[in-house]
Amino acid sequence: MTLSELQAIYDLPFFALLKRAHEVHEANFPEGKIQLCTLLSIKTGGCSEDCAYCAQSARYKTELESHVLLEREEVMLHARAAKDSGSTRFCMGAAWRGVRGGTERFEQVLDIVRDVASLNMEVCVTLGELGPAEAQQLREAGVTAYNHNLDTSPEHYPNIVTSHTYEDRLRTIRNVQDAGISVCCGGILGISETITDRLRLLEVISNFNPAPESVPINSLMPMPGTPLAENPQVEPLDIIRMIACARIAVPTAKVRLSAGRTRLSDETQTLCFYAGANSIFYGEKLLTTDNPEAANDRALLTKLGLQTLEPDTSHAAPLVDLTQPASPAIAACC
Ligand code: SAM
Ligand code: DTB
Ligand code: SF4
Repeated sequence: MTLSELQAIYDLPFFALLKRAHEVHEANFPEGKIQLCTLLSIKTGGCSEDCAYCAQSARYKTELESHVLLEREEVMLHARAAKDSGSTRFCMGAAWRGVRGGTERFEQVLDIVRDVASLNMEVCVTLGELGPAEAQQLREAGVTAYNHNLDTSPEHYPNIVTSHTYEDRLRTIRNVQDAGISVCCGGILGISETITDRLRLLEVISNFNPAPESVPINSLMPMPGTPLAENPQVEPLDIIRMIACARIAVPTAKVRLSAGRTRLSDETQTLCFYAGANSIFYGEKLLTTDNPEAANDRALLTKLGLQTLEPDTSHAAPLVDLTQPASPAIAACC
């Protein structure tokens, strides 16, 4: 989609936007189920990067306690508990700039991935920058999806991160796609961006080939000590609009209503589900920040008559549109 197409969609009257997004949602996800995913931070804090929203950056004096890479047994305890609670996807995050093959820590991550993959859940990891060989090794170990957000527009990105570039992010995404791993790529609202930045992000993501398997939409959880600690809360109606635009822009992707749900009412979340969100992170913690209580989420889904998704054990590789060039092509969007 182009920016002007997205702008026209964004500018629709609220109910017209909601109606259109819901129609797209019903056409692509006729069962209307919600996927529950559980996150675990397997290596916390002390990150070399300077992402202005992130408490895990070593550049800022935050209240976060750092932790070395967890042992595989400990990760498995969390993964089994996640499966027992109804999550069908286990997502592991590490606060690193990236990983390199042949290092002890990468070998440890591969062992962890093999263990979790044996539980027959979707296995997602987010480890920062990857080369083609690392992506291939992760795929062989059992990773089904890789989360690597572009977060905002290429124009606003350098105001938020200076230690790596948008092109670096695109290169990793390309490597993940080439290895046949599904891409989970989205953004974060509330980082001093404009509406155009939000739509530019969707423009870039909507032109991926293969399309991303999922698009997480995070709202800033302001972290004391980070440069964005005092940023105002995103307007709930703006979050719903963004979810609706993401649903229309990337119709086949799961749209994940991600960080920031503790600050959203049940009614706002309900409208997000109507607008096309079909996944949430489930459990009292995201990576380092708070998430709604699992019991509250279950109660809300029950009240709405929304069913949760069963495990998908096919782990199909992403579908490429062979009539279009593969993308992202590095620097094509910037
Ligand atoms: N280090 C990895 C990377 O940079 O890709 C993964 C971890 S990072 C926590 C994954 C995503 O979480 C970020 O891209 C951002 O969208 C989101 N995130 C991080 N801190 C956040 C915060 N304080 N509030 C909301 N979302 C946040
Ligand atoms: C994503 O876009 N959101 C999740 C997942 N991908 C890894 C992470 C949200 C993290 C929020 C901040 C924290 O808990 O540290
Ligand atoms: Fe590091 Fe990722 Fe946080 Fe950036 S978002 S500081 S890369 S953990």
